[in-house]
Amino acid sequence: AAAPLSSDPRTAYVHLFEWSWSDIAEECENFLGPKGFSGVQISPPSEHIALDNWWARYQPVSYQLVSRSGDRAAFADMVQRCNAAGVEIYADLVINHTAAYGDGGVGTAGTSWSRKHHPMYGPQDYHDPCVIQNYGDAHEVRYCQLLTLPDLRTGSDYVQQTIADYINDMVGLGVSGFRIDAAKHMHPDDIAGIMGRVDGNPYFFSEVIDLGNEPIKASHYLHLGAVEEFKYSRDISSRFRSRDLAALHNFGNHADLIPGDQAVVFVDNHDNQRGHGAGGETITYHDGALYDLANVFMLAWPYGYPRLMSSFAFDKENETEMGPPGSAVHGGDGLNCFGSDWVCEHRWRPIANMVGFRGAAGSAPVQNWWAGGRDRIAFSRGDRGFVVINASGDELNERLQTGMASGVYCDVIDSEPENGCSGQRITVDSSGYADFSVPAGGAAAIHVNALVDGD
Ligand code: LM2
Ligand code: CA
Repeated sequence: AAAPLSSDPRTAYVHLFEWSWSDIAEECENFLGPKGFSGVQISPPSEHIALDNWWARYQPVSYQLVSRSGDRAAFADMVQRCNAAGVEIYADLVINHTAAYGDGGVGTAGTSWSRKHHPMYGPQDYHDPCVIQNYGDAHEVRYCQLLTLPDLRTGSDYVQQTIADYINDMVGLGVSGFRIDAAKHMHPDDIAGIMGRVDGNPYFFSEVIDLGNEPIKASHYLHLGAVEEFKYSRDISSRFRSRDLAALHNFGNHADLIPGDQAVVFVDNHDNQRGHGAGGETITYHDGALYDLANVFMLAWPYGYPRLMSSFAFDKENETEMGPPGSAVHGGDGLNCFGSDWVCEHRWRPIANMVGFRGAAGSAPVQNWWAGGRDRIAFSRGDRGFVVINASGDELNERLQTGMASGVYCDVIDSEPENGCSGQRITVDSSGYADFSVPAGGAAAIHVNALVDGD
């Protein structure tokens, strides 16, 4: 099992959805490393079908590292530069299936393909054709085709070794971890068989969409490493949408959620932000300030390994299949997050600076919980940090016990602590109290690494 997160230096990571390898390298050096992010989830790096839609990345044509995001040399350069900046790379592994769309074509590295004909596989390497219809039948979910995608015989030695070779190629280039796409659609024993052939000890996290109503459970995959906790995404969205923050006081501490030290948590992901996978009431960047608040809470709260979403803009009604902007994030003199169709939620100040809060808080427990009605909360992380979240429609003015040592702290929601703290400062007195004025729909946060003036 994975080591407890509390003893882990990992803070939070970001899914730079559809970013190019060269842009990710630059972001690691200029932003993610300095801001204390511990990793990046990248889009699937293998050769995929040649189609502009984002989901082309989930239809592998070969295991060559040549994709819309860049070629092998650019991939290797990214991994090396991110590692040097202290930022781990987690690759998205699409190994349950191979390409289907259009029944054949030429992939992004020039490979000709057709159904069940991949350079490494022939018809004998696939399960018999049936298409998943009933998610109540665990056997069907694992041995039939997901969305008609040819389903690999992941129980076979040959398929397991072929997938492990692909993983080991990336481990050799310095990749630290892997998201296991569609893990629900593979038997845990098959995944264990693949992992047994992998070099080193990478960080694996399985995507198992478990909202409690199917026979296959997230808990069936915990012996393989971490698992994405979709109930967290559902619950945090519903609490913030209904402005019921007071009910968050025990968040994550439910028997039906996976243990926090093995949970990957997120407000939204690339699927549910656009109604794919388990979509619905998910809060996304389209919700503006409410999205900031949900992420501030996630980053302040000691449960799970948070993954931030970094999107490209799309219209919720008509553009849910659309691929990334034609132009890279790079815009002339550096990365141009805001003057483009790249949304860069991970750079929104409240979200970005709460990664530093999480690093400062470490394993300190939640203390000094305060709720002023349903829609206003505050809590400390021991004596390491204190956060106030105001989801009400009125300004909050309160004198609160912070649990922190006296001093003048920078409010990292309002200001950059690295640049002299030009925004709001919070003075904690010798009894730990401080006065907070927090705008409607806003937050305030202080922590020990953002001390302007100690006593
Ligand atoms: C995942 N997790 O289990 C990914 O997170 C999710 O993004 C993937 O679906 C899925 N599994 C398969 O890897 C996406 C997208 C689908 C898309 C597939 C394959 O959400 O809509 O399906 O990728 O590219 C598309 C078409 C679908 C078609 C299928 C096969 O939307 O209509 O099915 O391709 O050609 C007939
Ligand atoms: Ca399968």
